[in-house]
Amino acid sequence: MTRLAQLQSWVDQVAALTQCDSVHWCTGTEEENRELIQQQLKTGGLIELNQETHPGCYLHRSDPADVARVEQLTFVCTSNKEDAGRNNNWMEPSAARARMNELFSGCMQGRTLYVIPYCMGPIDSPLSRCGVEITDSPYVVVNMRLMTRMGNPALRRIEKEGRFVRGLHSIGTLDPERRFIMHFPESLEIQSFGSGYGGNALLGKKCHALRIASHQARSEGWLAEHMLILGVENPQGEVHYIAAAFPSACGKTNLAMLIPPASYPGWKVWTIGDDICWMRLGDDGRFWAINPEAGFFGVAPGTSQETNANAMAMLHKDTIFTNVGLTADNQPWWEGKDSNRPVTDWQGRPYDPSKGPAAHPNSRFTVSSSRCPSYSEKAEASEGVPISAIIFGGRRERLVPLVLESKSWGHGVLLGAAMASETTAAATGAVGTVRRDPMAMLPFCGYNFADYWTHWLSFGQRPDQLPKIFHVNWFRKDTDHSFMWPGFGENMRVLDWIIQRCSGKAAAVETAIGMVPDQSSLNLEGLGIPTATLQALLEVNTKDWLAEMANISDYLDSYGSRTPAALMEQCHRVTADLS
Ligand code: GTP
Ligand code: SPV
Ligand code: MN
Repeated sequence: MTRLAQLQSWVDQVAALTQCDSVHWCTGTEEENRELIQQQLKTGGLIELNQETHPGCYLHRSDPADVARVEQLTFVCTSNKEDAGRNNNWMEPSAARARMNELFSGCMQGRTLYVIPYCMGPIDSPLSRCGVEITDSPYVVVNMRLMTRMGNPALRRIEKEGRFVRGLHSIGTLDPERRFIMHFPESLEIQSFGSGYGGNALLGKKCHALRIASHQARSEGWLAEHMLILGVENPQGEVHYIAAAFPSACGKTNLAMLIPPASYPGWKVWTIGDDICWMRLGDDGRFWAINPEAGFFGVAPGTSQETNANAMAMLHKDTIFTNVGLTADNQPWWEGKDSNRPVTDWQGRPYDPSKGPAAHPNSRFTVSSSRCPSYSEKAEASEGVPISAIIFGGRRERLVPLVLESKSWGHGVLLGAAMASETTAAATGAVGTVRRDPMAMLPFCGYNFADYWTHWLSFGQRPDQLPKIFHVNWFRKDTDHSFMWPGFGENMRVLDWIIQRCSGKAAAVETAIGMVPDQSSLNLEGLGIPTATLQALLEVNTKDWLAEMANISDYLDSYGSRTPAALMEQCHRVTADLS
């Protein structure tokens, strides 16, 4: 129940449409959470893990045909098709509503309808935004409780503001043929049907905090980005904040929780967020950023003591695992975790390597940010943190150097717009194909990319205060197909160079595509990387880059007359400098 009439009447309307059995208003309390878990243990929606080694931890097995975001079934329904842009699937709003009404009609018979009021961002921050998700999935409720500030405090803010994003979700019958994720950014609405998985179902995350928020941010003059936020503290106690955009499953969580190697005594990396960043220009001309989320929905495979000890430290307690394998003593297990052996795979079958991995490649953990040893108290600051550098990056086996610095804000926007990356298991479809993924926002930008680039360029007014823009690539491979750069904690060396560049210290060499480190300016102490490998990692091959620039130019041009001329000019300048 709420005293906000428009919220109450929407809930009543949805209850009537879906013919749910009962309505439950989520309060977010411990007790409510315990009850929801108990109930799911009974229905099999959750499976208890070893409570001695993993107190408060549970496993969820999703439907085997519902394990990732579904980009081909995700739509942005603006009244004008051009406003959604060719980066989005589009459906005319009234046709989309009719389609969804049909699907939602009677879909909650025999089920409870949960009303989840949530706040994206610190509850008292002017940068935060609220929403209400209606769902018939108790799994969604317990995940939203970890991922957002959910329950009574959020409801109080919603009642005060009277403005919130309306998210309607039902798992339906999980039939992939009856699955749609619809966005109506003009009326702040989301309707998601037929999937219980992550980004399709936890509507505060990609649907609200990126697709709806990016649309809203454009009209209100801020940015909603697929970026981690971290703070690097040097031995003198100074902290520089960095926001970094990498596509799904390309290293945001890992970078956000980086532990500096032994050659960086006294240095510390603080985690603010691992997936989403909302930022706005402050009166001081700097970008101030918040993490709208309150938890991590992280990729399990590859997470280990060696690669991400901070993540491992938080996953022993109060964590929900989705689609991982199990050991004989009921502990969660995934490829790359440790030397334990799985006995059960993610589908609950006896583990048989010939049938594939024990954990699904997009298996995930959900855990509260407060469990992360490197979580920064600044993540709760209502004003956010000031950003010194923005990093774009992709998964590129070839061509793209380890690190590049842009020559100006406009050139930095080109580095972002020209991003490309190999596809991963985070979305259904082929894995490993290189595709353009501007600013890591291809699946998440709630409006036409051409307008989005114009919006990015519009911030270039006070370049003295703006963050510097960089591009990184941790994923170069040699002819043996092994990674050339050690990555993970060693990425600290690149962060160090970036911060030094921000304070005008480290040396760089100017190339046509951007500034690259002078070999002596990267700290490689204790790394033992061969000089030839380093040279290859920093090389700019003119012939290959001319081909890349031609491809980028065609791509940007494919957005038509809305593509900003200033962006095309940046592209032509780089091509001319290469020639
Ligand atoms: P989403 O949650 O899907 O947005 O993903 P993410 O960007 O947070 O990716 P994450 O940090 O979870 O990393 C995904 C995969 O990339 C994991 O299997 C990691 O082990 C691997 N990875 C992360 N950082 C590095 C790195 O520096 N080098 C290499 N080689 N692999 C990395
Ligand atoms: C991603 O795919 O970028 C994720 C996971 O962070 S999901 O919540 O499924 O979008
Ligand atoms: Mn993500």
